[in-house]
Amino acid sequence: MRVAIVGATGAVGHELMQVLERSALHIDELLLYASPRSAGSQLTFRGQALTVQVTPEGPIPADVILASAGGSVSKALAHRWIEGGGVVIDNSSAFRYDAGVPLVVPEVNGEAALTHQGIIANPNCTTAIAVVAVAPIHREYGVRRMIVSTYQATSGAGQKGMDELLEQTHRVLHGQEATHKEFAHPIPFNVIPHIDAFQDNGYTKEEMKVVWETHKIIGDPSIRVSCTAVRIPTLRTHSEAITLELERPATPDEIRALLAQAAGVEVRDDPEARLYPMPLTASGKYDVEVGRIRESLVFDGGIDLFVSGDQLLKGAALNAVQIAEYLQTHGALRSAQRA
Ligand code: A2P
Ligand code: 11C
Repeated sequence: MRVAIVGATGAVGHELMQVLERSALHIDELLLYASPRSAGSQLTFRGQALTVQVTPEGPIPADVILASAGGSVSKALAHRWIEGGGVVIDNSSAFRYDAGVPLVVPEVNGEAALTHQGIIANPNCTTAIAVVAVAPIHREYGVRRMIVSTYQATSGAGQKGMDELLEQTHRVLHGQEATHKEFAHPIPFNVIPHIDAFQDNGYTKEEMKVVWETHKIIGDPSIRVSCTAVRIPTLRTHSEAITLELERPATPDEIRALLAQAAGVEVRDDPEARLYPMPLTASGKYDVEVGRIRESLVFDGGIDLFVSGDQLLKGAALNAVQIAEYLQTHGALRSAQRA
């Protein structure tokens, strides 16, 4: 199978290469694309130096095209790339809400990927991390309302976001004033309740993505979802405090037992031993850490929990590769190879 990465030189592109190295996918050839700025540079995959090429404006000769070069690039070119017969797994928000485009987290709705018409959307990282923990609870107990408060790392803004955190922290530590470009305000020693553009209803687009995408992935628009999305000065891994009102009451022990069996989840929940989810422990992990599982003091029989998931992995690169693996396992790659 031939695989292409569009945006290979970016933060998610880097993780895609690492995840592909460890993946069970049988890859005969890997094609790397980025902007003209990095064309000609070399990246190593499985010990081999590969040359980065300019992203084509026409068909890409690959069975799977993993796109992570931003929404405007995908929107303009994804339909052209698949004229060669491949399938695009797109990390941007360009197609997520289109009726014919499945939005997939394999542990939750993998089967939706099989209905694709050439483009499959990878969810927003915050949503992907949340639904890995929430979907099994919904299946068993029925989630009626879901209130999410996020603690999002600078990696959500790509390599430039992480660079800004490091460079600006260095400035502050050397007595200089911090500036900002990728974020609405200086990020060192700050928290910023503003990710993406404000909408007419006062929520940001990042917050509304959690609402829209939770509905589409879990397949139940009746769940009432509200989110406050906040950027914090960490390098990678998003954390989220989640409160759930349930149709059927659940105890924390029942939720712990349920999540211990759930795919993609690591229950890390022993407060006495200071074990709970944190970016420090969740970074680099494939599983989403879930802990601080406790009875809600607001919703009878409801649950409060805390999750930390690597935004660049489950929130982006890993989920995309898992979609490709799901397609391959279910023999759905061949059907993508249209004439
Ligand atoms: P480049 O490194 O050449 O700029 P990140 O999300 O970490 O900022 O990474 C964005 C990725 O998308 C990079 O690989 C970047 O390539 C790539 N990219 C940005 N703009 C374009 C474009 N117009 N066409 C193709 N690739 C692009
Ligand atoms: C952030 N979640 O942390 C955003 C980045 O919809 O794919 C990912 C945006 C998206 O800034």
